[in-house]
Amino acid sequence: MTKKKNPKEEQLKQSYVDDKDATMTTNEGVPIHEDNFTLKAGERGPSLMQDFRFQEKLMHFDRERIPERVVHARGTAAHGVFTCTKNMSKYTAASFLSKKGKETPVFLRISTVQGSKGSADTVRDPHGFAVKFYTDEGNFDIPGLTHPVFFIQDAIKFPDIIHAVKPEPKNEVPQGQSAHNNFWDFVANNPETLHNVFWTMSDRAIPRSYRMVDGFGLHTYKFVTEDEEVFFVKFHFKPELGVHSLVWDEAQKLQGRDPDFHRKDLEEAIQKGDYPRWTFGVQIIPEKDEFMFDFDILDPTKLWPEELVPVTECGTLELNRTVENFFAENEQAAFHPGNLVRGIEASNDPLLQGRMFSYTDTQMYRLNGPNFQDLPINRPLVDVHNNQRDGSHQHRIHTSRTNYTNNSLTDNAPKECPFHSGGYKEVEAALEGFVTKARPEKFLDFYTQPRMFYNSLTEPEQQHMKDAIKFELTKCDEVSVRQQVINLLDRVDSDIAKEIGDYLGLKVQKGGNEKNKDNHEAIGTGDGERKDYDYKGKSVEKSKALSQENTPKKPNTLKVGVMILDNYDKDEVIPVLKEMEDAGMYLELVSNHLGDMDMGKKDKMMIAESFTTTDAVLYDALYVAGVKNLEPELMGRLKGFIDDTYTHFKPLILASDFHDLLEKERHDEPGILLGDKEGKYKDDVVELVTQMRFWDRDQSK
Ligand code: HDE
Repeated sequence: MTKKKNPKEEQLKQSYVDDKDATMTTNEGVPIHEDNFTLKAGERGPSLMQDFRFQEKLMHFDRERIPERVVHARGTAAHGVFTCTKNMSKYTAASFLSKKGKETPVFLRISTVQGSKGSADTVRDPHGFAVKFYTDEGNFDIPGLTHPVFFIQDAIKFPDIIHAVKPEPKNEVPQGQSAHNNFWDFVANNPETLHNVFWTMSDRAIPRSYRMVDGFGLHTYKFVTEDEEVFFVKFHFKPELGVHSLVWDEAQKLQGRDPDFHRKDLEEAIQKGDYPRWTFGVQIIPEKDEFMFDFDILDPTKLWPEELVPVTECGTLELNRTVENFFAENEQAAFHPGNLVRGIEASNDPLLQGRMFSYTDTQMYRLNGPNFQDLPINRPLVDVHNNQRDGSHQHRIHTSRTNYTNNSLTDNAPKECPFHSGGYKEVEAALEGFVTKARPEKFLDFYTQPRMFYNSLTEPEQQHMKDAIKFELTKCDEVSVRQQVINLLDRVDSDIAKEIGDYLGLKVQKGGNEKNKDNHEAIGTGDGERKDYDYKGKSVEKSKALSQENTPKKPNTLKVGVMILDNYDKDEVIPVLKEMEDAGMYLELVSNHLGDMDMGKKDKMMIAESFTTTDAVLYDALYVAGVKNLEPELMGRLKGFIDDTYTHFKPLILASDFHDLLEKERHDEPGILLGDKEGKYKDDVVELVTQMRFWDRDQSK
């Protein structure tokens, strides 16, 4: 099947510069005869000021860096296509959702919030999930997260939460982590953070792959139809491969073993043609039902349980092209929640309202003034016409004699366009109340939804979340911070608070955090007792979509480390490898040398790594296929791999001669597969690897 041309790809190609067969020139286009030495007075210098080529090269180099993003500095991106799978004209006038089968080019960037540009990929973080749709009505962005809720409710607190979570001002420590006093001090004194804190302490925040994360628009937006009917909506992207995570010890080890783990994982899958896919859907609430729920639908710390507001699927997003140049595409990409197309509007969510300002402002600084929308990655597919002019690095040569509206000299060109002819228009909306700084009452329920999230998790997921909080609080050496956090956790669930308190050697202090009474005006905290929020609207205690255990598990693209020497038993091993390969798994051969491995019948496979250059944490499963007479100094490493695979709850397959590498008492544990000479295994190999984790392993042995 020939791949359809992607118009954004065609547009970007016009900016490609290929140096193949080219003569080296200065930036003024003058051919250069020598690029290794400066021009000097005599062989031993000094250098001459007239060496304009040297000056140009160095001055350009001195300015190569632009400010990294103040948040979300570390990220990676890819191109792809969005396909509409359901006509949504009943809900929105947006043209990219108007016809089943309609395709729109997209660009997706996934990032971590806290770390700087050079930080490791596998840190614990509520990742960014930012999509740019190059629609036929202009660009539409959803700069969302892999979590459906945020830490704060009002945009004015954004600098505060970010200052608190970023490395501490005194010593710029820690990098890529929230495990420090300032962050948890902020949490304890700003209880609205709790819901996203629970998500961030859960497995969701340490994904196995960027291809295995949910994406959420998070905020409430508005859909508007041609008839100007309004619906409140939330956007969801659900990964075809399901949502899967690392375990914390593995994530930490990966930060050292391969700081670019996620970046490379995404690139590898796309290059192999295993295009990551998400289904896209919207939760829809008719305007008249705005107040039906026991939470405020404008509150960005609350999600809409899918049991109450189901997700209407209406599209798929596929990534099928890596970037050609990281700086030009990833670094220069400028997302903005205010990049909206006709039929989609911002709601009054106070966090979204603030974001409508901050993103253009930040690009003006980071990308050095206006005209950043003209950079190839940001340029819309449709023509751009208005009366904005000039500014640094203006690429267009506007030829119109007028640059203002209204005008008679060019008959008012460029012309405005009414809504029904395709113009973007905010529909009229009623206003109420007084100018005030007050917080809406339902925003003050900080505890019901974190409780719902926790109650929706499976037991292992709950334990991981509590262990993560214990880890983070251990890294907070201010006992007062630990104390305040457990006092706060008690508002959500006294068992969580007790377990963590016992670990920290602290008891919950009823009565709350005295120091900051003003911040604790929350419902149910005033008198120190937990009261349940008693709005009569709709709510649920548990929601199925919140546990990632309820998402699909697929064999394809899972990576199996195959430990193998030249003397392996072909009859036993080759059929097992074949089975895994047929299921779409990536097999990575690890041996005591590189080069090729003989796979019988004249087949060969490349050996990717040696025992000293790889690690078990890089694989979803380990297959000890043939390690007879492995050099003793490598045996220690192999045993380490087996240990890590076991303690990280991952599938472990031992070919018939190598059962002894695992202690006998562990042989019957879940996820352990022992081979026999005939290549027979008690469980199906592919099914076992697809399972990914075996939480009920008894780690005490
Ligand atoms: Fe952002 N955010 N943010 N944010 N955000 C930025 O813009 C900001 C918020 C999100 O891959 C910055 O270009 C404010 C929520 C993503 O390039 C900056 C507030 C959500 C990305 C900024 C928020 C996000 C950013 C920094 C509170 C999820 C990376 C660099 C009012 C719905 C996009 C930049 C990319 C980036 C401001 C809160 C998502 C400074 C003021 C909530 C995915 O403009």
